[in-house]
Amino acid sequence: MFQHAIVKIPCKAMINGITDHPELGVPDYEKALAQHAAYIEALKKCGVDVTVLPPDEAYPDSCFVEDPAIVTKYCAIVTNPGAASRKGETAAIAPVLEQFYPKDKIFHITDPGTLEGGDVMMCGDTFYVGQSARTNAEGIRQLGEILGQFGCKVVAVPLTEVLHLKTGVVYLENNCIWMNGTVIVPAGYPTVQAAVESLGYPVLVCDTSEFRKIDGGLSCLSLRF
Ligand code: CIR
Repeated sequence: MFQHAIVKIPCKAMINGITDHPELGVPDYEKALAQHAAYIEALKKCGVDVTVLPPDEAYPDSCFVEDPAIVTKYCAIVTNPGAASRKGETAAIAPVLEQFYPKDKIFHITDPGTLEGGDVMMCGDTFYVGQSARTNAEGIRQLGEILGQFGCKVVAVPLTEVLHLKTGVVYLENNCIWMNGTVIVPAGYPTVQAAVESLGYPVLVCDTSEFRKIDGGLSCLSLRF
């Protein structure tokens, strides 16, 4: 069961967030704020306490808190984002992790290793990690060394088609939009929603249209642990 979630309010500069889909248009900031507020409510409905961090104008993509950290039941890991404009996001997330984890259970991915949390899919004690434009082999090696201490296995997954591993795949038991038995599904994907419902999961729907414009989805918007 997850007890906690961490989110960060989108900053105005999100309209300049990194995107591979400029054809979707520029995010509407007010709409993004409303969608983010609804997302927080959906998380709360799933029974977790939500730590809401203030917006940080220095980092356009900083609302995607999933990328600068990895949170597990054993430890937390401050990542080293591969995107130059996102590297500094780790400084703000590290002290927040200290509220939840003892210092000796907080680890760091360091240069030349790069890794973004969006590439890390936790399935029980096995962590599938996308080797992507953002996460390199050395980052995955460091993660394997950290998680290996706790008996966890790290499996690299070469990626070419999508930004992050979890852009393409979600694991419904212990990961992503699975929240304590409920599955939060993005609005506008009726086939996915029907498939998840047919598996017997209660579903909550959240509109993420403004975050999609900067390549972000539901899971990127929170850390869940
Ligand atoms: C980026 O390119 O870094 C952001 N615009 C989107 C990050 C999405 N995060 C994720 O999939 N975990």
